[in-house]
Amino acid sequence: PVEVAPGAVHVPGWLAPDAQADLVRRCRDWSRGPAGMRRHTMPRGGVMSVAMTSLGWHWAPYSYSRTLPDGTPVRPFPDLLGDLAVRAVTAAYGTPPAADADPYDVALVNFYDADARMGMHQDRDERSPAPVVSLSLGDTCVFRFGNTETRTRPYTDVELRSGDLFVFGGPSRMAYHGVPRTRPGTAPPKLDLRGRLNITIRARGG
Ligand code: MD3
Ligand code: FE
Repeated sequence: PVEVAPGAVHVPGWLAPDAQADLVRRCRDWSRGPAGMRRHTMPRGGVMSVAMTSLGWHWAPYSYSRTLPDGTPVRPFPDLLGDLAVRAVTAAYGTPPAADADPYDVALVNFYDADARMGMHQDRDERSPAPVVSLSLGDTCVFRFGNTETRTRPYTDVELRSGDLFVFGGPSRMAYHGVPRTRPGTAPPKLDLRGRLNITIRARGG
């Protein structure tokens, strides 16, 4: 594991190829239907270039709810991702989450086509201080990890590749971050994935 900043730990190649392929298949299932992939419209009218699927709780800028705006139920949070998050935190920090920590109960699956980007932002919609677990699949991206004060410099650019784990806890939980670009065509051929998937696993809390 590589500590990029206090509480921000990168574990390159954490997911074996078979585990990556299994997660890609599951993401395809979760992406279908009315509770599946959608591009959100921001409050000022812009449409996000990243498409998202929510599991457990539906995220839309800037809040969580139990249903989609049209009343469609959110897909349940899969036990598989709860188990994976606990294993991920343990791999990154060397110790499992505290017994009384908020349970992981939300996952956001982000899909990036060749043109998708995510601007610098903080994740402030959870009420829990639990670390956020991020799993990357498919195309490599440039991930920009900033500071807690401003959406500008200083920041560090890190390449995230298929199978990489990143955990963001402690003082890094409120850092600004974004994805300025992906590297189209870099996904492992066996995944048969054009683009990038990122799964974040979170505790909503409260
Ligand atoms: C640092 N996703 O879903 S993952 C997001 O690659 C998001 O799709 C990006 O930012 C992606 O909100 C970045 C890395 C990440 C995720 C959550 C964080 C970094 C974080 C929360 C707090 C601090
Ligand atoms: Fe984020």
